[in-house]
Parts: sequence; C-alpha cells; structure tokens
Amino acid sequence: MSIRAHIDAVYDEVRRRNPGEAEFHQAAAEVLHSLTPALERHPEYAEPGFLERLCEPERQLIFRVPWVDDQGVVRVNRGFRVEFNSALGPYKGGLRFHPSVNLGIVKFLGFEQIFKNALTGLGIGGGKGGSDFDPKGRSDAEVMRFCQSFMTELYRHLGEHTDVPAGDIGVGAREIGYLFGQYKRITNRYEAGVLTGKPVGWGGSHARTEATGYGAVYFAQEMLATRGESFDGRRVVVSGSGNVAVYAVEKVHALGGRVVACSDSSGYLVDDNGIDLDLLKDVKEVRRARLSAYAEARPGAVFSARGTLYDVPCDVALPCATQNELRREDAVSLVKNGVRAVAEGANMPCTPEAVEVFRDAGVLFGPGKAANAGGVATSALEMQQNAARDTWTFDQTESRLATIMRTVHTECRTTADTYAADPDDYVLGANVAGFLRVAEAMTAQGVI
Ligand code: NDP
Ligand code: 2IT
Repeated sequence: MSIRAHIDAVYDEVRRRNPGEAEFHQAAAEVLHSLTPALERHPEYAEPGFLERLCEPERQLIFRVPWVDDQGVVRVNRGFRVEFNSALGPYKGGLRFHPSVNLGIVKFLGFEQIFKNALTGLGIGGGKGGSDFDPKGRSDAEVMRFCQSFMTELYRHLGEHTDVPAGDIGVGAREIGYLFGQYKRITNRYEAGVLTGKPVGWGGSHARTEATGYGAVYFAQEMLATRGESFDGRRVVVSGSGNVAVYAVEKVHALGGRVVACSDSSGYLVDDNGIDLDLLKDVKEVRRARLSAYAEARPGAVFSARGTLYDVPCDVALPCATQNELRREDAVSLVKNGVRAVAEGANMPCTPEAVEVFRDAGVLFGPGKAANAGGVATSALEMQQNAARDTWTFDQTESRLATIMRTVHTECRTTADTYAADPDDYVLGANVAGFLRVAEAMTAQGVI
C-alpha cells in the first residue's frame, strides 16, 4: 500500500470509529494529510498500527456534574477529559466551559494539543477537557459550586506528573481558583503544579495571562519579518474579545500596529481610532458585559450585531475566538482587501477552505498549533516555577516566551523547507515538526 493510501485508510478508520465528531475528523484530516513527506523519510511510522495509536486517545473520561443553582434548582452538566498522548510528558491542555462542548470538540482540541505541545519543546503531553456548562449570566457562587462538583470527579485523574489542566474558553483565573481549592481540599495536598493559569499571588506565573495573545503576535511578527515587513503602522483585526484577543490587541499596539476591530458572540466592533484597551478590559474582564457596552462608551466606535469583522479592511488578521469562525467567504474578503498575514490565536478558527484561499493568494498563514503555542508554553514555565518553588519576574518570563515563539517559528519554516521545499508552508511545517518529536518518543517507549 502506498503511503498516501495508508494515510487515507487511517483517516477512514478515524471517521468510522468516531461517528459524528466533525471537528475531530477535521483536525485529524489536516494533520494526517500533511504527513506524507514525513512518512516517506521515516517508513517506520507508516507501519500498521502506528498512526492508529496516534489517533486513539490513551484515555477518555466522561462524567456527570450535578450542582445546585442560586434558586435551589439541581442542574446537571457533562464533564470531559481526553488524555490523548503522554509520550512527551504529563497530559497538558485546557478546560473549556461552553454550551457547545461535546466529546468531538474535546477530542479535536486534545489532538491539536499533542503537536502544539511537542512544538514548544518543553516536555508536555496532550490533553483537553471541559463541560457543556455555560458560565454566562451565572453568579460567582454558581460558578464555584459547578467547579467544585467538576473537580470532585476529575481530581482522581489529575496530578502534577499525570495530568495538568489550565484554562480555555470560559475558564480563567476565577475558575482555576475554585478548581484548585477543591483539589487541595479533597487531596489534602498543596500541589501547585496540578493546574496552571493560577493567579500570580499564589503559584501563578507572570505573563501566563498575556502569553497566548502575546505569543500569537510574536509569531505573526516573525512571519511578517520574512517579507521585510512589521506591525508598525499596520491595520489589524482581532476576532473575539476574551483572554487571547485582549492580549493580542495589547501586543499589536505595543509594536506600533492599530487594532481596528474585535468581536464577541453577539457581534463585532469597529473603532478606526484603534481599540481603547483599558475600556475593552473594563467591559470584558471586569464587567463581563457584551461588546456593545464598549461602543456605548466610546464616541466613533460602531457595534454591529450582523455581518463580520472580516469585511473590515486590514493588513493582518488574528482570529482569536473559536473553531471554524473564519470561512471561505471571509478569507476571500480579507484577500480582496489586501491582507498580508493571518495567525490563528484560537484553535482551528479557519476552515480548510479558508486556509486554501490564503494559500492560493500567497498570504502568510500561521496555524494555531504553532501561533497560539505561547499559552501552553508559559503554562509549562509555570510548572517549572512551581516544581522549583520559585517565581520569575514578568520580564524574565516574557523573554522566555518570546524566545520559544521565535524557535517554534523557525522550526516550522525549516521543517517545511526540508519536507516540502516551501518554507512558507507553516501548516505542513508545524504538523511534521510536532509529529516527529512525538513519534520518536512513542517508538522508544514501545507499544503502549
Ligand atoms: P475566552 O472565553 O476568554 O474568550 C473567548 C472569546 O471568543 C469571547 O470573546 C467569546 O465571545 C468568543 N467566542 C467563543 N465562542 C464563540 C462562538 N461560538 N461564536 C462566537 N464567538 C465566540 O477564551 P480564550 O480567549 O481563552 O480562547 C479563545 C480561543 O483561543 C479558543 O479557540 C481557545 O481554544 C484558544 N486558545 C486559548 C488559550 C488560552 O491560553 N486561553 C491558549 C491557546 C488557544 P462571548 O464572550 O460572547 O462568548
Ligand atoms: O489551547 C491551549 O493551548 C490552551 N487552552 C492552553 C493550555 C494550557 O495548558 O495552558
């Protein structure tokens, strides 16, 4: 069987064994289909059973999460943790609380996380989890009770050497605090390294909050530099207005660019004078309000509940909200308006059809598993600090983050050049570089 036919057969089997899990199929297809040149050079990874092992999570947990709301009504959610691959280290990856969460979404995120974490070079395996719990509109007390119930089941599977969750959509410092408190209470252990994304005052790392957004901008900066360009004076759109988006805006502004649009699930905002970051943080981080509140407070800013921010002319687009939010027609619009580079702050925000449009137009495209690796990389730095009972300064941590992002960028390009004779093929570069690191460890550790 040719390598191509083998990959197709493995993919067909992934679809058959995981029915209805569209996002997982999509993520698996993207990785598997870029591995052909890697398997041609390393035929041992095309042996029967190898890719099949890679695509089958080591462990999948699904559990009931009952909790009582402020009215005394019992609510029941579903919790997930997919421990996908531990070849390089303890399972590592965030928890997502959003009503759309299901097993297929968690599996897609866990699968991506394997290669992303490998790219950081930091000794972390891949996992992801979450719940279909919707924190929107819930009081702090409700969120606390939910987190306590969630951890009461999950704690037995965690440990600083076993599985280390962090945040993702709907999970930030507040939720990590409640989850940590319950873990500590049940286990009677102050095991700081069991969760990352903790507040800085008690075991959290400086720059972890900023890391994903900052890292995505560093990655885009490196991509632009390959063409002798920079952020200086550039118009940028950033989708979302959560943790990743806010700190992407902050770093773009620090580098002399101007973010003219951002969004949330209720619509998008255009502010041609450049997003006012203090106001954005106040609306989204302090008040947890809708984005329209920003437009109400800022003359000249326009909020639209319909349409898309990808129709706003820009030089750089940073999708930082959620999967499959940037579709073919959005990519066509961005290209028509002269976009130079797109870097994924979110996980898989661009559909495969959109990525094809960017590729055909010669637009620089940084895939999420490379461009947003700064978040999990800084989580690994948090684990290092916890293990050493040490605290690094903000500057020290950010400078390590910047070095890691530059290294990830270089590795994508050199791998793409070696395996596809096209250094601009960041998708292939990221997939192959991450895969080779995991594959080598899996082979050395035997059939497990
Ligand atoms: P947040 O919950 O802080 O923010 C998410 C943002 O995206 C919000 O503005 C939210 O709008 C918007 N959004 C979420 N779901 C949808 C949807 N279905 N439709 C439209 N808008 C939506 O999450 P993060 O910023 O942490 O995560 C954003 C992305 O980045 C995710 O893909 C995540 O997996 C990825 N990521 C996060 C990392 C991290 O360290 N946090 C690390 C690497 C990747 P609203 O408030 O209206 O829901
Ligand atoms: O998608 C991701 O990389 C994250 N949500 C961060 C994971 C982590 O463990 O910091």
